[in-house]
Amino acid sequence: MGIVQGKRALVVGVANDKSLAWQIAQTLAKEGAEVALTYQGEVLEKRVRPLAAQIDATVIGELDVTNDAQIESVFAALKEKWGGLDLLVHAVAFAERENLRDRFLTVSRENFARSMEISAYSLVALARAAEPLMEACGGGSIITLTYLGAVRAIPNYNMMGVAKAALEACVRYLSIDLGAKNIRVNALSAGPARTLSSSAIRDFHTMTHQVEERSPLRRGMKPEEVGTMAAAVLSDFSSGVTGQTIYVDVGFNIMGF
Ligand code: NAD
Ligand code: IMJ
Repeated sequence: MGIVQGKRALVVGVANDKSLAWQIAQTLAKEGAEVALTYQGEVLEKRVRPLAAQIDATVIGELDVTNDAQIESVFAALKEKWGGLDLLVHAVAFAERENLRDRFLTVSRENFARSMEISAYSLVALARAAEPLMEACGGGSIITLTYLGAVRAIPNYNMMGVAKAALEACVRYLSIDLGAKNIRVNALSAGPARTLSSSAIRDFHTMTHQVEERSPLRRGMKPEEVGTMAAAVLSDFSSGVTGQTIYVDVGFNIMGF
């Protein structure tokens, strides 16, 4: 018996085998859940399909989170397939490259809005679409992924830091609305991990080296540790936990020096 045995999970944000969403999807499958994946556009579909096959997951459809029609059709397909939904994983973020490099104050109105839409509003849109399906199974659990740059000023994280601050606030307000339906909403704040989203970052190596040197556990975070914590927070073992930002960062965030 796995810790999420028989639960039905939608995982949004798998791009390749390095994605944190893929770590989560694999752990959920191993722990007994049925998993559905989405993909952002045709290019990523080619990467997601073979991964889905590895864990017997269903590729439920294309999902660009800025596209309301795609959100609607993915949840319609889930309703058709399962009649309900227990778990939702949101692992989506975007800022223009220049807004993770140049001075923060140069961000345009348009880029600011787009980054907030994709990285924060999308959780609200997906939670709203999931609500009736989760209500049909007597409740559910939703997680999103965030980063320390939401609450501390981390060089270059810039626009994403602002979007993650909004995302963490969305988690708190969604948890009030959905708590009445026994749906929990939490964020996992992960340490630096090598993925498509971090590969282009200057000084990434220095960043991970600092974590290895200074964190209480004196090592870097293993990507699998995001998968296992996600399964724990999605499972009924955490039935008393909602609205939280939980750090999966080998303790780095507690350090004052
Ligand atoms: P990743 O590049 O594998 O995943 C990012 C995902 O966002 C991709 O699957 C991409 O398709 C998706 N995405 C972007 N715009 C989208 C849109 N408009 N519609 C649908 N999907 C869209 O990188 P990752 O590091 O696994 O990122 C997953 C999450 O983890 C992000 O929220 C990121 O901020 C967060 N996170 C990453 C790290 C890290 O160091 N890698 C640390 C903490 C938190
Ligand atoms: C991203 C930028 C700057 C510093 C950073 C990061 N540090 C870490 C990240 C220290 C760990 C990775 N991270 C936590 C993210 O949330 C990344 C989000 C992201 C990355 C890209 C790169 C490519 C692109 N747009 C992006 N949008 C969001 O074009």
